[in-house]
Amino acid sequence: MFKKILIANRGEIAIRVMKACREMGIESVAVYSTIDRDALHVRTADEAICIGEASPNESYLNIDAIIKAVKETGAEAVHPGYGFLAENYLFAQRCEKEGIVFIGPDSKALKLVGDKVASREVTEKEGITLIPGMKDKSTDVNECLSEAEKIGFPVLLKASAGGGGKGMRVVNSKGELKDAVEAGMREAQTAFGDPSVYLEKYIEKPRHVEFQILADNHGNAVHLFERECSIQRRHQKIIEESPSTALDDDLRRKMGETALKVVEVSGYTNAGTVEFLLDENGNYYFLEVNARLQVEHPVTEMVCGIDLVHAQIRIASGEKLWFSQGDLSQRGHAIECRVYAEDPESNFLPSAGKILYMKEPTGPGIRHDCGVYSGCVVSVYYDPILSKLITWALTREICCRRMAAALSDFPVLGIKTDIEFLHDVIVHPEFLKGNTFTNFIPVNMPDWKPVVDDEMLNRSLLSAAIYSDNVGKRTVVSGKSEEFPSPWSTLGDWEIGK
Ligand code: MV4
Repeated sequence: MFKKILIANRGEIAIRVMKACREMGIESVAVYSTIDRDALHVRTADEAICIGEASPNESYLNIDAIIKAVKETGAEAVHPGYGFLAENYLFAQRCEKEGIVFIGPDSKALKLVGDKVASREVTEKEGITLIPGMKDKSTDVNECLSEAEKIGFPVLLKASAGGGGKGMRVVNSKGELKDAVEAGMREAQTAFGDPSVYLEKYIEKPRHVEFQILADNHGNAVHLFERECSIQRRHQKIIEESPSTALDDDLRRKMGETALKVVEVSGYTNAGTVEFLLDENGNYYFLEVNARLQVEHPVTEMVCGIDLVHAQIRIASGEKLWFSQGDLSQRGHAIECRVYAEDPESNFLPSAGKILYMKEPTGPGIRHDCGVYSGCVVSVYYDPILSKLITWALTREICCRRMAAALSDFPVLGIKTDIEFLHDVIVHPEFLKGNTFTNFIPVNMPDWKPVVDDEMLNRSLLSAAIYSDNVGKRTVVSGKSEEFPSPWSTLGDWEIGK
């Protein structure tokens, strides 16, 4: 087993990995940019090393600086977390060349699953179902027309250089296609410098269902069932859960087998995720492999009772998988809410600044994977995720209640967060019914506004009024003239946020 691991990341995921290291008796090394000097991941690590300026290209994305830090600290392995260099095969390749263990798949598998065209080809050859669509991208309107007729309307026009849903448009009939393709190509050229597009069968009201897998370097692989990630805002996941309300045992078994087949044909090892779109009739289509530990991995951990970071580290160190598919089952239900420093009242604009006060929810079945603390500064340089709140309970209903209660017991002052918004999604009747589709937010929460709690507002105004009326005035206490006391010194045992 490794003695020392460098974590090439920041925020909650760096801390999550450090906790696993500590539990396993492995020393952890944090890397940080100049603006992250006081960040929580630096304080949590056994050792920390500055790797450059705030801009990600000069620090967390700087391969040379990270390799140098590994050598200087004598770490044997690197955990990349998610984002930054996690899926960069050149980084994995560099580690391989330098004799450093990259905790993830090897660079060859990483390169294959990162190339969408190549991975579609490999998987389709094995009989894995993809969304019916064009084999190749195109810039020819007539070719698009004949392909669309073969696929059948409605079709979805995607920019071939786009990702994360950028540049997609639905085309309902032949008559609309020419204008749509021309507009789509112009948009793709402007946005990505590449006008080529392709067409797919449009899946209406799909769900995003993904399977967690673990594969060792000895040919053994298991899946740890599914996560449902359909609640998204502009292609950004915000709430995930496991099990999915859309699967029965039969579909779950079939999708799990497909996921394992994808892993096998890609030569993929370590932890990974196989993504599917699931339609309303229970047809599922392979989308892609995410070659990393995912943000939403905790819901799988809670339901399966497996620590995925421990597993990643043990697999990377060469261990054989120590359990088989038959040993795994789903117990209870878990939900994760992503806490972002974003202002839901201003179009979810990032909200930077100092966290003046924060109280983390705690209690039975509550887990908080957190990257910040009261008093720390949230900068504008990185992804605005602050933490993840995860609840577990035996049933989905109790799990939702637990999540709603935990979100209500989670004051964060100084910056704006999406906590209230998340709460209102969780208590929405459609969410409680399990009607979680990818269009949930636009359909069910179109013009969300926070509920103003009149009693809380009145109390705050009253306190402020009493205080401001007395500022600078003097009063007589025990015959002596004194400055009017501030509520901070007279209220006694109290807490902000209660
Ligand atoms: C689709 C689709 C419907 N039909 N493809 C969006 C991002 C990309 N990863 C795939 N996406 C979609 N592709 C076809 N043929 C609907 C979506 C989609 C979506 C997918 C997963 C999660 C959230 C989504 C939100 C809107 C659209």
